[in-house]
Amino acid sequence: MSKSYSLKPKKSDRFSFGLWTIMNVGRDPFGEATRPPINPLDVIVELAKRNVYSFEMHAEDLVPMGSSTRERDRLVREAKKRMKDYRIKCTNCGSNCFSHPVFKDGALTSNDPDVRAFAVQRYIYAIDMGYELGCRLCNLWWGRDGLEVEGSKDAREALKWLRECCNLLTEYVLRNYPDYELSIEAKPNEPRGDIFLPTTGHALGFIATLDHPEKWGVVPELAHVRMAGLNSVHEVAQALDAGKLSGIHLNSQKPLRYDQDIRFGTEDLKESFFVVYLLETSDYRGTKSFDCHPHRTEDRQGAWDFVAGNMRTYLLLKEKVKEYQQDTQIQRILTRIRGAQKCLPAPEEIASAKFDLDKLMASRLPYEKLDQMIIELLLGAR
Ligand code: GLO
Ligand code: MG
Repeated sequence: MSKSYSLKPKKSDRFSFGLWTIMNVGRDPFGEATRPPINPLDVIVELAKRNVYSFEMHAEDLVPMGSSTRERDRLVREAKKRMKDYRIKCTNCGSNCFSHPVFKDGALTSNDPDVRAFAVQRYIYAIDMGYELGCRLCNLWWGRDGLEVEGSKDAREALKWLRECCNLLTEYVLRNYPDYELSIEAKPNEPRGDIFLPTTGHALGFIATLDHPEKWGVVPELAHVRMAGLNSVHEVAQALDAGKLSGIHLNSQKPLRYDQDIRFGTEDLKESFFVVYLLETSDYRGTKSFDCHPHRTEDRQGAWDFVAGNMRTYLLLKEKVKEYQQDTQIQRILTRIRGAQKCLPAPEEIASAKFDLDKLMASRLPYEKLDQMIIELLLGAR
């Protein structure tokens, strides 16, 4: 069956992986590393060899904090060389403003203005590095910007700080690299008890209050949505509707749990399918980036099986999208249940209209049939 499917990743699929996903050594809050570390430069090469289009990174993944300028320049040079030799791009360079203890109570929303300024400096450092690597996006995931103790930060003040910092970064970008863009990746919690702007919807509302909203987009992550018990398809749809989908982090997650970051499609096949449907049928042209990590039971080879598995699942779901669109029975049901696609009349006309409620109530919505067809399509039974 899979023979007729085209499951070999191509550059044109625009797949991407965070360097940090492969560099993950299997450490968790209860256990030490289970895999040996891997050099980011080797990750770049190995991803490229697997036809991955691009990588995402934190500046600190390549250049550890505290490195000399000379060392930084050397590493950037080495990365550029590999990117050219092996044909792979960098499509997001953010900053890790969550690991270092200086950020223990937040980066852009630390109560200490010097820590906030230091975090802005780190993002500027990342933007400069990204630009040098040919990247045009700085995605901000402010994992430490939140709290456990309500009252330890004034939530309205924290939003003002975030706004101030985002505006400073925009100013920097507009002055130095006008074609650079910025984005926000929302997450409800972990590592903080609560993180500010917990969902993509919150982020979109916040972006509208910035000095230059047009410079900002969002990067929804499927697992983050499901951690909040929400619907990842709807979150991606809202970002698309707003014209603000700068990127996407694909992965999987059992709802309402700790951040599992597991391989795309493994826990939520139907939702994953509809996310692929959205990406493949919209005008989205960004990367399809996997932000998850291999199970800590895997060794280094297992990490590459994980890379292959993520892309293969996406490509399989993409094939399923085609089948869904070509399935005449499914399409017939969809046409029937979605009704006539017409706009509503003027409010005055609506106000005086007569509705036949009996007729409206009588319409049959064969969702049982539709859902079963979708399940069977996904299970290969159609
Ligand atoms: C963690 C986030 C994190 C971000 C990354 C982006 O939960 O998903 O991995 O995606 O820092 O730069
Ligand atoms: Mg992410």
